[in-house]
Amino acid sequence: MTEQSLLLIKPNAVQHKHIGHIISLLETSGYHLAALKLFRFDPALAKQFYAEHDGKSFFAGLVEFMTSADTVAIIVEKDNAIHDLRELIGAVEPEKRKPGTIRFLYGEGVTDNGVHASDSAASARKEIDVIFGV
Ligand code: 3AN
Repeated sequence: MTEQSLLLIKPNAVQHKHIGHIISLLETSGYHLAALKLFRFDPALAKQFYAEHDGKSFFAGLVEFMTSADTVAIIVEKDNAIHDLRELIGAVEPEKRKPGTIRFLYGEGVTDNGVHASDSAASARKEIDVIFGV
């Protein structure tokens, strides 16, 4: 089934000039890019996007990181986009990242991990609404 998911290219990957290669990886992996936006999170938007983590020990650091530089948000479409994009980005934990995943290539720490991808259909709908207002 064709699905939409949301990919974020996070501030560390934008600052290190990895936007182009990450988009190439998406295109060569069969994703259709349905919408794309470059913007900077303000604290309110970052808190809204990561609301499920509010109250956790890393929340303030996560908001600070996400507001530190520009982000690229991309709505991608393909069969099984949500599952397949999670596989393509790789794990949050640095020691679990498999070679070939985007986080293996461009993730640094746990927080500055290069990219985000929606983890469910409900998350994808909510996140696309938060970022694109649709
Ligand atoms: P994902 O981005 O793969 O969906 P989540 O939802 O578990 O991962 O976490 C959201 C974001 O919160 C992560 N991408 C990471 O930036 C940050 N994060 C998660 N766990 C930690 C942690 N233990 N320490 C610092 N930051 C974390």
